[in-house]
Amino acid sequence: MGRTLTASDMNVPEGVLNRIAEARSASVLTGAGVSAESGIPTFRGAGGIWEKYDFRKLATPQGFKEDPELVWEWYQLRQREMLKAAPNPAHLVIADMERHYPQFSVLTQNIDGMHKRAGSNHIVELHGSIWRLRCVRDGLVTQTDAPVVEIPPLCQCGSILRPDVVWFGEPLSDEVLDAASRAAASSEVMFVIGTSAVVYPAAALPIITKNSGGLVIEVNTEPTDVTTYADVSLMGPAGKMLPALWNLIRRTESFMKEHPFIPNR
Ligand code: BJW
Repeated sequence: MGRTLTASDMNVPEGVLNRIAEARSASVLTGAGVSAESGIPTFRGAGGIWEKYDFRKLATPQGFKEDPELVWEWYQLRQREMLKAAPNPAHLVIADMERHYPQFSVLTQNIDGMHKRAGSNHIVELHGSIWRLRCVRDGLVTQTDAPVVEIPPLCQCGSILRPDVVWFGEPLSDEVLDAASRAAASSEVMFVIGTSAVVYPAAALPIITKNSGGLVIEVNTEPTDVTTYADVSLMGPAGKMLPALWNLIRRTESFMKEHPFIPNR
């Protein structure tokens, strides 16, 4: 195990730490990178899903129409992998943050359900969930906690079910996008964790926070477009950087004043 990172290692100005600790409203935008240390692969970059699989065949409505069995085989495989994985320290810190901020939302692009398993409650699933199935005929949604057995799975009405996720070229639901945009606009701080920030409209959310006067704090193993306007960019794995940052925040005077009885600090 490496040594604990300090404020100067992380290069986070004291003033920024205090603003993060004093904020009343915060949100976290997560992408595939937050689940990478749980063993769930990311989409882009070396070893990413799109290196191995063709997104046109697997993550578009056209691909599903042409070959629903192929698409379901891929989702079944991913359901099995996700079920085997466990939340990592980054998911757990995000769940802990919710206990500190009176107004707090997790805006996740991930469909893996890991934030819920880690204990987060206020979650907006921007791109849907692999644990929901939707009838292609009447739109009826059913929840599941186990990988599909039949391929393709069928609705009681006899029509095919599809994963209740957002594929390329499909709109995010109005309700989801409204909730996410409102959270972004009212956040005094947004943490942007493990996303390449190339997929819109999700990638616009931290820009909304920034334009509304909020702080944007990025955690990623590589620079992204967010790096160009973030107030702080921490380059490293989320499972290490986020707990270290959260520890620093918890040690600020502002945080201690609000939570005087928290043990084990
Ligand atoms: C770590 C780490 C560690 C690693 N710690 N960090 C041109 C063509 C086609 C479409 C478009 C186009 N131009 C614009 C569009 C629109 C399109 C889009 O944005 N495309 C861009 C790619 C160009 N957007 C859409 O189509 C969206 N819909 C839409 O716009 O609708 C408009 C509309 C209105 C009205 C009518 C009709 C339409 C929908 C986008 C849906 C995206 N879907 C997917 C699949 C979801 C289901 C599934 O998972 O199966 O969502 S694609 C994939 O990308 C997935 C992700 O949620 C999303 C974002 O990826 P993410 O999470 O950022 O992952 P990566 O892999 O990209 O990045 C991981 C990051 O982690 C990296 O930065 C690493 O460095 C980092 N990392 N390890 C910290 N340990």
